[in-house]
Amino acid sequence: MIALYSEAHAAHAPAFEIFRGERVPCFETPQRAQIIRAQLQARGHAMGAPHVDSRSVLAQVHTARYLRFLEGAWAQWLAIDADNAGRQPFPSVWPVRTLRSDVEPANFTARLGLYSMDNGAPLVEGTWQAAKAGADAAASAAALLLAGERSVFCCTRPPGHHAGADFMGGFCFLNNAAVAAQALRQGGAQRVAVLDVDYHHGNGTQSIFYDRADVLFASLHGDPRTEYPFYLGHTDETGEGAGHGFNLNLPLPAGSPVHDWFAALDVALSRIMVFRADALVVSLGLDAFAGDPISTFQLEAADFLRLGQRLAAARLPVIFVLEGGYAAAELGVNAVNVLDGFEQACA
Ligand code: SP5
Ligand code: ZN
Repeated sequence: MIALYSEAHAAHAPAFEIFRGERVPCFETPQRAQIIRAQLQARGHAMGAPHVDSRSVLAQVHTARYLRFLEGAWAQWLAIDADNAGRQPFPSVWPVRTLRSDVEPANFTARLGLYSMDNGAPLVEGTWQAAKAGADAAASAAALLLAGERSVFCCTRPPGHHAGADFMGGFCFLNNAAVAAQALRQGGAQRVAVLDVDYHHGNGTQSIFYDRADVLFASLHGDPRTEYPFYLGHTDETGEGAGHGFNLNLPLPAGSPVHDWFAALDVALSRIMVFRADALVVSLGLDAFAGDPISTFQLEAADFLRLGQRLAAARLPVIFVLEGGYAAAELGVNAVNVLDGFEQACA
């Protein structure tokens, strides 16, 4: 399978994140993509570079003011104080209910809060460059699929599925899966399904397509009553307006056994078949792995091979987009198992 990879991801390497009020090493590291790339090469997958500028598709997925902020954020952070070069900005104030989000404050931290769902997306000098390269990979993957490729893997980070039209969060800045789906639509696919198998609900992707019938969003994830992102991902979120019936959430209790996870996968794939999707975008988080340090599902390496096999049964062209997964040492085997399972079952 063609895997798209750009070294630009490594420019996003935050020194720390905040956990329980203290600085802790980031879970979402450059090493993640490097380990997956090494495994792709070891198993003979072809590596390519992103070749499409995603900017026009990004403008359809994200708001203009959010893109403007994200691209200029580091320069504005430095403009406040030259010593900020050695500091990471974090939001400390958010426009929750009753507060206005339509007026963009002049204060940098206030704007960072406006464009953030949490303090869990550490921003550094190279964040825009890395995130933009990820979006370019997603747009490139769509171009390859539209030209007849059966499947493409975007080996990209930072991840994207928590990022909404105008906010970052949960390690995510630009919604790569949404870019892939929108680029497929733009290029002529009539119906696109996004299947999100990351441990965490893809709140950003859901919200971007919530009122649309042309992009079906289906997600398996830890029940948001106990798991991040907490405020979205329940079963009664079925879409709105024209999008009613085109959003499917399959939350599972924390600690759920593998059998239940695959039963939910079958439900999602059945819905995707009824939808008659022309193409499938898989938000491929690997944090459903039993060894994941921040998640509670029980999948083992062999289960990721099975996942790839099950996905192949849909007989659709597929773009795999890397999302979460924090057991770095096992990430390569688990990710490439999905791709190999898929290709073995296609053959
Ligand atoms: C893309 C993705 O997977 N984002 C995940 C963001 C999760 N952020 C919140 C993490 C909270 C972790 N709590 C860990 C408790 C472990 N003892
Ligand atoms: Zn996740």
